[in-house]
Amino acid sequence: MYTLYYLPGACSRAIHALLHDLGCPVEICDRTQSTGFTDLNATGQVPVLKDKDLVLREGAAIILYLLDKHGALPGVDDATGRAAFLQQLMFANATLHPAYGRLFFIAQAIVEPQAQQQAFTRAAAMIEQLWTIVDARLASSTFTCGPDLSVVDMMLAVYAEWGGLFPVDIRLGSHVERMLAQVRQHPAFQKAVADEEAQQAA
Ligand SMILES: N[C@@H](CCC(=O)N[C@@H](CS)C(=O)NCC(=O)O)C(=O)O
Repeated sequence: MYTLYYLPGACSRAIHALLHDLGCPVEICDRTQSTGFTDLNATGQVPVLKDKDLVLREGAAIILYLLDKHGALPGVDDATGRAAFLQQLMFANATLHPAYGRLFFIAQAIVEPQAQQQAFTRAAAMIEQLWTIVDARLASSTFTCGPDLSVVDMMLAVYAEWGGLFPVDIRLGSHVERMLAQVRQHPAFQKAVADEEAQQAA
């Protein structure tokens, strides 16, 4: 049994869905209800995964650990294939996720309305530019890592929702929209959303 510390709708959701995809039992713990959470992660951020005595932080590291442990790491006998997967994973985790992070920062750090809206608009334009890269890839590939839905697509589906939290208009592209619709229909993703919502409602 794994324990996953999460916030509703946060990047932890993709790991939650991955655990369902891998058929792993998981207990989810809302970070805000967990006393002493900073003892687990000094940054105070989710995701944190507990696997018996092992405490893992950083989303990409957790994903690679789970894929490796459950024999699902793409390109295990093919360094080029693995590098291609890692590139997509890191693009999501280390490029697109922080680009959305600017929106959260602006909302907190800039109080003057006009300056805040200008900053939101600039940040949204940079995010949109990143989605054009994803959209171009998806013009010739069903999913970001090839013909099969992967955790990277689920990460992108989580981030795409964040734009709606701010007064910005971020165009995702038709191929991205098509991919996201498939992720939203994916049973493991749907179960992660439902489990988080059920816990929040309890
Ligand atoms: N580099 C970290 C970033 C994690 C991160 O940004 N987590 C966000 C949720 S998506 C968070 O916990 N935000 C709440 C906070 O910072 O207090 C990772 O990839 O795990």
